[in-house]
Amino acid sequence: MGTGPDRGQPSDSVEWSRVRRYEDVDYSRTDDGIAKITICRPQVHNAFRPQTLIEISDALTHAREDPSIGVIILTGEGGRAFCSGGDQRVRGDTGYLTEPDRPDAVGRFHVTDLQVQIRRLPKPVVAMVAGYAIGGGHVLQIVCDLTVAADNAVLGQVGPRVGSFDGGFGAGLLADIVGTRKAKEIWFLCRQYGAQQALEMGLVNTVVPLADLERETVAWCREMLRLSPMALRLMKASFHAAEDGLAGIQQLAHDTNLLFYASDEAREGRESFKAKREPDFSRFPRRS
Ligand code: S0N
Repeated sequence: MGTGPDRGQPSDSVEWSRVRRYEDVDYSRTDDGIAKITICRPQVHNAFRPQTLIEISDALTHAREDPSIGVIILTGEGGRAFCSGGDQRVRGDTGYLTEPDRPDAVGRFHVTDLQVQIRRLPKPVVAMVAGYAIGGGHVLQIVCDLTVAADNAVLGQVGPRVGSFDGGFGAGLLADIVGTRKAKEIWFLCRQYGAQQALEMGLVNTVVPLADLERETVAWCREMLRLSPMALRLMKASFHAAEDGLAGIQQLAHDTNLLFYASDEAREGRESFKAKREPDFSRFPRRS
């Protein structure tokens, strides 16, 4: 069993300007194109309720559509937790509830859509993990592309202990990362793993002192900002083409369409249609 994260705050060495303050979430950015989406519910170790997930989704959509944003960080407020998963206080018998006080309220798993959104988002998403990443919070760090963890990080699944489970990315992607044996151990024993153990399993990319977490995460993001955005996009889609089945292949295929649209060959198809003439593809090579 890992030990609980120490108290502390990640250092605030980077200049952020706020894009939007939601009820549960802060959305900020740097001048050079890094978005930071922070779950701000430290009183419950940043557990998410439906509202939290709706707000993260909105901020992710904004960051996706903003061409000046190249990389997105997902994190939790304070140094004690990234996210402790679904808020057990609004968990009903039909899922998580937006209006828990209404007797006829029907719930669902908003996090399902958010996990897919992160996987499909054509920009790298980096989890910046201090303290607990537990349950659905741990699955969130799994679906991010990279994870920079503080030395106080504590990771694990709790489903079978609290009467739930995530057999989607929470099982399959975890098994891809750490191997099926280890993934079964994580789910079947519900242990907590410290940062160093997580690094040895390949669950996180690097471990840094808590005080350096933000600076180091931003340094990783800036390395990616210097690279070709389209190459990064296609690499992300390529990894997921294998992992996500037809949905992953679809993303990669449509991404290549983006490039094809800019070719003379594709333009000929469009322009001939608009001019109401037969297309002439004869000048385009049938490449070997
Ligand atoms: C994180 C833990 C281990 C930290 O323990 P520690 O340090 O002893 O702190 P606590 O005193 O326990 O916590 C401090 C305060 O925070 C509250 N709190 C913590 N976590 C939650 C939470 N998840 N929901 C609501 N409140 C939480 C504590 O109650 C405490 O508040 P006070 O002081 O007021 O009592 C430890 O806290 C812990 O084990 N937490 C619970 C972890 C948990 O149960 N997470 C939920 C697991 N389930 C999911 O994440 C759902 C996943 C999901 O949505 C899903 C999606 C698709 C398919 C399936 C699923 C599925 O259902 O799994």
